[in-house]
Amino acid sequence: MLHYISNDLVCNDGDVILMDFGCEYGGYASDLTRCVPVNGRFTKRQKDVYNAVLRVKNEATQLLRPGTMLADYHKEVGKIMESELIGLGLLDKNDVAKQDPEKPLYKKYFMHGTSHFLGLDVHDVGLWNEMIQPDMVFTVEPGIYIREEKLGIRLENNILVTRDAPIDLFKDIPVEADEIEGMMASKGKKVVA
Ligand SMILES: [Mn+2]
Repeated sequence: MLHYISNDLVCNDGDVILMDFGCEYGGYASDLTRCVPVNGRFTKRQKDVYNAVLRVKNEATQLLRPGTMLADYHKEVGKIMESELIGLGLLDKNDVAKQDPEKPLYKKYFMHGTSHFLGLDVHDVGLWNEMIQPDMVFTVEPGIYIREEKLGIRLENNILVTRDAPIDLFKDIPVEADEIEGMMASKGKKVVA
């Protein structure tokens, strides 16, 4: 599910729950997504998909640099996602090589944008046809949604663009699969290494 409004289904053993939430502070919005396994442990397949999304998120974050056009950024992230989907066996390399560039095959599993502006509103206004500039804040939220496996993973952090490396405003919030499992094993208490 991209966004699930009714929130009335039972959480079953073996499911993964996707939570997309945030808070407002000083009039500014935030937007965070995490996925947790209902029974506390990801299956091998769930973890493989999770880690693929995490790699795309981390690589996409590094692409948010001043001077880049958002359209080019999204195209670049699409290529990273493409190779992860091939790695997961969801896309075939030869099919990708022959695909219509206007309708890339990865969109079957990743059908939304990677980033949006963030500010006074969660989906804030911004100029999509101008270059990325320092002090802009974006979400980075790739996802892989596999209908036939009843699995959807999205991970979302908020990123501040600077003249140098982008700053992950959520760098202290656990996101590694092992951290999530560790927190669930300790009944939600943050595990101090
Ligand atoms: Mn978002």
